[in-house]
Amino acid sequence: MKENRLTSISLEDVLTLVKQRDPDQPEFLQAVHEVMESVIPFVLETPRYQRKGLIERLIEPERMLIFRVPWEDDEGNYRVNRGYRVQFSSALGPYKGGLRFHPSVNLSIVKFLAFEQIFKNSLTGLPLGGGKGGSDLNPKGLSDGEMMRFCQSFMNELFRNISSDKDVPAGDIGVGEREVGFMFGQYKRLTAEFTGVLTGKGLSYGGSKVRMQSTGYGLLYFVDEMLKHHGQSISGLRTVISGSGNVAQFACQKALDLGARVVAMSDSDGFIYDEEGLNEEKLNLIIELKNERRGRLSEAAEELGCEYHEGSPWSVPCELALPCATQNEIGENEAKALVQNGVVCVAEGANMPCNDKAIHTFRDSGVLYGPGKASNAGGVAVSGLEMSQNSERLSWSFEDVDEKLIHIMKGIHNKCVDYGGSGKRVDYVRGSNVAGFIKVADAMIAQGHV
Ligand code: NDP
Ligand code: 2IT
Repeated sequence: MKENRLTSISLEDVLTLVKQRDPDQPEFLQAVHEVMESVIPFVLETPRYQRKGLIERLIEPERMLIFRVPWEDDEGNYRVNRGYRVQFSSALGPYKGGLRFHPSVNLSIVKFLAFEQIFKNSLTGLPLGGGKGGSDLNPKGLSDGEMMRFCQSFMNELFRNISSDKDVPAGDIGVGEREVGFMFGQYKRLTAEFTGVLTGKGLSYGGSKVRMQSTGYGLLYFVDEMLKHHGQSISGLRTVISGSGNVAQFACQKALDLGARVVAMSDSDGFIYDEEGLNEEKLNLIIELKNERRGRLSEAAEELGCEYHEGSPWSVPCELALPCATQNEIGENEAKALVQNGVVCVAEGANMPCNDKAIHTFRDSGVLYGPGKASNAGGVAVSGLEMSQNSERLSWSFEDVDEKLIHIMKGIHNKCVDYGGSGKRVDYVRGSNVAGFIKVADAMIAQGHV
């Protein structure tokens, strides 16, 4: 390798190039590794993709924005956070991806999320490029007023770089309907235009039905396809879900609808355990606790009639594991414990919740493993449908959007089977990475050296 150029196409050379450029970005390196482990062997078999600096261009974002976000808290203190937006690839459409507000946010995390988003968005079949952003803000304990001032300040800088045809942000960890509303309001004020510049909006001002439920529902539609394809069923499966935020809540709701027994859910402090399995009433209490009271699961365990334990939930025996919290929450030890306890299927609601060793543990043990870029694509897919509705200034019914979501998740499953389906079990890692890559690569070749 010389001067940021690959002299051969090999996994080792690609990773060396990434490490040389950005030695301090472990999550980004991990995401590139995971994608390229499948893509490089495919490229080596397919001469069309070996030229045009395709791989070099694919691992370098088109644009990265880092900016100061000054705001004032309720005590009158001046506070300063850092804002990010990585516009990774516009090969397929406007940059599209969420905003994350969490103290752990840094450039490595935003780049890994934006990189994953390119292939996820490609898999949806919709015309969406890949991007991601956020801030190192800790939203815990902020009042509505503080959050509004923060969001307004964040948008005062970001608005110059986004628009409904350029870059369309949405929510992610720490960014839900409240935050999207504050950012949308400020964008509208700054530009004097009412456009679909953000998705995940409230239903009264251009949001799409099913967007709130879409990542969790889509995850379960995908799991349903995975299990059916391998002659199994979700009904009665003992299920553990990590997280209790947007994705986890609606994953739980759809899992219950499909007859699963959800025995545990978590937040960043600990997990609730319910041997009988949660029901709709208990889930509604959790949703109210998290979305209205913004409380901790530990506070509600008694009210829920559940046990509460500190730490992560992966020691709880289950057949279906749905990590819906954050990256790298399942390492080798957690994966081994899940396998020992008889897990049948692991599907990611979160982005990159399983590290490399965990993924290899699942694949070596014959566990069905659904990588996030396939299994959690329902959220961005309905965001794409929100953009369509905003463009035609119409609002589709819940049933229409839900049907389209089911169709998209089935389509993603079919693509995984097409490119990862020759063995006894579908290799969803290879299937999703290769299928996602092909569409992006073809568009990049067609658009020339940009
Ligand atoms: P929320 O902020 O609504 O919920 C996040 C949940 O994960 C909370 O229960 C939170 O606990 C927990 N969590 C966050 N960070 C950690 C951590 N470091 N360790 C343990 N638990 C943690 O976010 P979402 O539900 O929207 O997002 C969850 C995951 O799903 C993320 O990986 C996100 O990237 C991914 N995703 C989200 C989509 C969406 O549409 N929202 C779409 C596709 C993927 P606590 O309350 O204690 O902080
Ligand atoms: O990770 C994701 O796909 C999201 N946070 C949703 C992105 C979006 O634009 O809806």
